[in-house]
Amino acid sequence: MNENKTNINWYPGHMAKAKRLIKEELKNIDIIYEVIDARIPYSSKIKDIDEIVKNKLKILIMTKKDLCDLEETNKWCKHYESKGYNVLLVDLNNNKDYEEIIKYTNKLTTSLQEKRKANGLKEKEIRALVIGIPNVGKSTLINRLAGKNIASVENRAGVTKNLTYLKTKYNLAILDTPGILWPSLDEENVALNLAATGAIKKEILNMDEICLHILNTLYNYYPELLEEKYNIRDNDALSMYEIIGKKVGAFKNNEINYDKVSLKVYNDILSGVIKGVTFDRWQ
Ligand SMILES: Nc1nc2c(ncn2[C@@H]2O[C@H](COP(=O)(O)OP(=O)(O)OP(=O)(O)O)[C@@H](O)[C@H]2O)c(=O)[nH]1
Ligand SMILES: [Mg+2]
Repeated sequence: MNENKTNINWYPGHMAKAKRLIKEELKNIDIIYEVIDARIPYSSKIKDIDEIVKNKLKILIMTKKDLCDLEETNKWCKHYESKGYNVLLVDLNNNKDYEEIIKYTNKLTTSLQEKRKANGLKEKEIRALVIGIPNVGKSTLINRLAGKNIASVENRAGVTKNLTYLKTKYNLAILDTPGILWPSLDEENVALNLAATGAIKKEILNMDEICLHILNTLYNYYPELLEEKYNIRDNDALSMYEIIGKKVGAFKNNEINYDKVSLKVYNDILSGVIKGVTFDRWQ
């Protein structure tokens, strides 16, 4: 992943802007929705986030519940809860899960509203800010809460750019621009996990490396998935490529088209053809 570290410089402009946005807007915000990907509860977590958002009310929203390995991800939920986080594991395609977010928001802001009432003020409209790394579902969350397709939703990194509060049908307004932050890429496994789940622009990745990371993860922790999806039982890289290449008809001049195989595996994870996978292992 070393060559990618320099290319990650596509992001610092965004990141500096996001941090500035958060700092400037924080005084108007009542609650932060920190969004992370349930398949990578460690890798998608922004390390210095608590420094940036200080003592604000916060919900750690773990998205893509439908794609993760619940057993493994639940260990991370417990871990974050034990550290004092308010955690919600959600599938952003499921309407009920939005109700959970609203319920939790109301619960957490009750004392704030009670205080206002005690001071003779009326209830206020709660203002929320969504933050998180690329591709975790920030725009999906904002769009569905606001009930309109305003923020652009795309399954690739770094699509969101500008800023306004959107009304929702709840007593909640949500900043239309999420704070897009970047996790540290110091650990190689973190970088690979982020790449494998679509948080890094595909164009700058070494697809073979990502594909092997995915296949190895499946081999080590989800051998039944590897067998079911690709009919693979052992983890010799070449033979895995061959088996998948034959299965999907990826040939070039009568030889396996390795690029096509890598892309296929990457897309199978991205599109959820392969699901039930959590890349960050608890132990
Ligand atoms: N299966 C599943 N897909 C989801 C979920 N949440 C988001 N997605 C998908 O993940 C992809 C990225 O979602 P976005 O809402 O664009 O993510 P984002 O955080 O705004 O991404 P950037 O704008 O690139 O920073 C889209 O294809 C969404 O449909 C979820 O809970 N389950
Ligand atoms: Mg977005």
